Amino acid sequence: MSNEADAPIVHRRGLMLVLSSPSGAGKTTLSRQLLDNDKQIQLSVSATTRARRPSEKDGVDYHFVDTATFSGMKDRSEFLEHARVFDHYYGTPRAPVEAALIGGRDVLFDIDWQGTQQLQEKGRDDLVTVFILPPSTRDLEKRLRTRAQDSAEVVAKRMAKASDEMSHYAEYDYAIINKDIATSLIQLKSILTAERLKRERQIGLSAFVKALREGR
Ligand SMILES: Nc1nc2c(ncn2[C@@H]2O[C@H](COP(=O)(O)OP(=O)(O)O)[C@@H](O)[C@H]2O)c(=O)[nH]1
Ligand SMILES: [Mg+2]
Repeated sequence: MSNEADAPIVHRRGLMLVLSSPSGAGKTTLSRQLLDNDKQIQLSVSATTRARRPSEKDGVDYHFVDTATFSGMKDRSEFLEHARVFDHYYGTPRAPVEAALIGGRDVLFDIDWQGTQQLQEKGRDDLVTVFILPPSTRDLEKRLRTRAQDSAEVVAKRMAKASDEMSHYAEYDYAIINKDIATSLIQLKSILTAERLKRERQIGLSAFVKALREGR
């Protein structure tokens, strides 16, 4: 009888988990909790030209860059996708994503529908997309107001944009109505667990089964 070390090992390819929602639906909170909860997934830290909010850390929440730096990155094709959202530019740096996926780690993207479409156009089979919806308009409005890190003008703009963003919900694989964060987190983790178990994501599975069938 052969020892355990001879058994083929089943690895998994990393997957790209995209979360989109209108501002204030709780997507950022949900992302943070998932990242704290699951060490196999890491955040794709986007570059943005918007100003840093007091609660944010450069290099952790975003890479805060000026327009010239952003343009340079774009010209050198350093972005996997990029878009203008509100009055600012946002982009996903390519290199950290590719390194993570190759290493079998999952990557979480907090990006808008434009970025999601760009990733979908690349036809990647490692893409899993989730749309987060607020439970009601009133709730959305309240969350945007109480956030209070942005000016009233910015809040009004975001409310107007929310309807726009939500019109793209049908382009996503999954939808979560975020009534409370704890429930939504469980739902999001369930999606991730199921997607990780997809047969085609498990490298070495055929060798593993072959060994089982041969009684090794
Ligand atoms: N396409 C794209 N969208 C991004 C990127 N980074 C952030 N976003 C989206 O830009 C929007 C505004 O984000 P942000 O300025 O942090 O404000 P928030 O609405 O309070 O989260 C959100 O919908 C984000 O998901 C990115 O790299 N690419
Ligand atoms: Mg956010």
